[in-house]
Amino acid sequence: MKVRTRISAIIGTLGLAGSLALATASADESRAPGTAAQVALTEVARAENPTAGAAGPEDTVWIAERAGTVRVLDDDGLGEPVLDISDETTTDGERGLLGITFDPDFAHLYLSYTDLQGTSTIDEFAVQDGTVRQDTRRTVLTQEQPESNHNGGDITFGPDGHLYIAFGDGGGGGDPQGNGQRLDTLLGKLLRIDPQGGDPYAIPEDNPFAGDPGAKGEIWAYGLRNPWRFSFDSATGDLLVADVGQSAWEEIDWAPASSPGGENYGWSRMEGTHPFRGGTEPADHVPPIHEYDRTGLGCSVTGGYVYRGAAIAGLRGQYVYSDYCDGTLRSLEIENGEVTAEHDLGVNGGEVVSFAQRGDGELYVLAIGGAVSRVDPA
Ligand SMILES: [Ca+2]
Repeated sequence: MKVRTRISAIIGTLGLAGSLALATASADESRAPGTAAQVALTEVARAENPTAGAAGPEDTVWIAERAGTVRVLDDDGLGEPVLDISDETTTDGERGLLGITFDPDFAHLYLSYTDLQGTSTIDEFAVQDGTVRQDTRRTVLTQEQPESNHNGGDITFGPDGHLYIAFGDGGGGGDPQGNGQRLDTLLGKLLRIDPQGGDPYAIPEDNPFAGDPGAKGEIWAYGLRNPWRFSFDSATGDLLVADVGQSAWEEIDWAPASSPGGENYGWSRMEGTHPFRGGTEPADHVPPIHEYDRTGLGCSVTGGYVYRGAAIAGLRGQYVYSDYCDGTLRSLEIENGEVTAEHDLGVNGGEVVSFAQRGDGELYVLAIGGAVSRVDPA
């Protein structure tokens, strides 16, 4: 069986220059129904193996670099590192600095990384007048990782003001510990915590398994394999999770803003809409709204954002995503949790490892080879 995971995807191309194919298209940003928006990629900076980006104060974008540095992108380009934890993380396997986010008031910055033992770690720094106060650093949450792959590690605040954390199933291939369906582990989950509500954090009382002695109260949703990138629609609050497949199906999961949580996204009894290795579909399985197989160029879905910027009218409201191996930017039109149209946006971001959404809604594409590109109207 062909088993391709992010470990081969990331490691296999480290050191290669990111290829960035710019599409040429008409300058008309209006869009006829059923056709793709006209977009172009503009390389605005080069980083050292960027893995994640977060909207910062005053329309800056804070870029996390895999080896452990954080740099700020503004109109003048990418600055020198403002944080450096490179002596506290490694880049073996799929490890490194993997996630970054601010809380809604830009009062705190959070980093998600694997430590020297490979343990997933979420640290918090207070931010004052746009400056990170390193003396305020504290560890919010840790999770031991049995393998070096499937760490997940994406972090972001939801519209409810709580911190969401995505962890993979612990790795190893095929979910050997069955973590996806187990509720007594944080592995294979999307978590929801209140980092300011307790020491080191509080579990929101309305979490779906809060108070359940047989389950971890931090769990918001489960049945995930390696939810490498997830986001909330900044206009509707709907949740979109891109879950990397094992060997056959890449998927995008969705939940409405009104969801009380507790969704079972199926792994490892299901891969996409398909039973995995003889698994039976859980009765409460929430199938993906979109899946694609590996017969094309794709091998590892990279989740993005619902575009809510002003620059590209024809792209508004569409979920933009890509694939690490394919690099093509694609979009989905989604109505009430159903995909009504899918588009090839006709541009390629290279080894797309992540997206970042600026405060005003404009999108950036991060390629592990270094390219930081803005999605512009063509
Ligand atoms: Ca699934």
